[in-house]
Amino acid sequence: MTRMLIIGPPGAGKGTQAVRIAERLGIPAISTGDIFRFNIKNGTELGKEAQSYTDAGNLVPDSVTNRMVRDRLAEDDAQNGFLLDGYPRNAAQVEELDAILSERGENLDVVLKLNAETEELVQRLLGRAAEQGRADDTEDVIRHRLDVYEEETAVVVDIYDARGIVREVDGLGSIDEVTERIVAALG
Ligand code: B4P
Repeated sequence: MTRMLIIGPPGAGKGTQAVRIAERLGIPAISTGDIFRFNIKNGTELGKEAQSYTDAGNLVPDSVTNRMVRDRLAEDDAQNGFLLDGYPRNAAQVEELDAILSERGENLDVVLKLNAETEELVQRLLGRAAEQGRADDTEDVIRHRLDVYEEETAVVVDIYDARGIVREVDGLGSIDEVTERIVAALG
């Protein structure tokens, strides 16, 4: 059983790699960004609560995000391991995940940190904007999301680093190359 999360700046390849790695390990990939986008598309209450934040590239309030993750992790398919993508994204969310796992008598096994340089990240996300037109993939919002990562999310890596469970992987190169690097790092 593997309980892990993937972390890195916007565009580092989290969502892309999470799906591939989760499939190999036979565990669900749980992406908070995807859950928000699904709810926004379907006009649910959760979507209405989240949309102004995601469109602006800001973090959705912890009260909303934490409740959503708690509910998702309670589902049957998440009882035998999971790969979280995009959560936790600040220190308060780390505390919530710690609480959820400690109630289950579980620990996080590994935190995978994907690295890439800022200009590569911006180019990837602008590429996705051209293909998919995601509301938060305009250049201004992309740069703001990168700032939010540095200001709020980078500390999450420090917290897990102090616990000795972070494995860093170079996110540059082709999608297949990065997947193979991750598989080797998980070895
Ligand atoms: P996310 O959906 O997590 O958005 P992201 O950081 O841009 O990552 P994503 O997974 O989409 O992109 P990836 O790097 O895989 O979050 C969106 C928003 O939701 C946040 O801004 C926030 O508002 C909200 N949110 C989410 N979680 C939250 C939380 N915990 N708390 C509060 N708010 C939260 O890929 C990017 C692009 O790069 C893709 O087009 C991909 O094809 C390409 N790519 C990937 N790997 C590549 C490679 N090796 N080479 C070339 N291109 C590559």
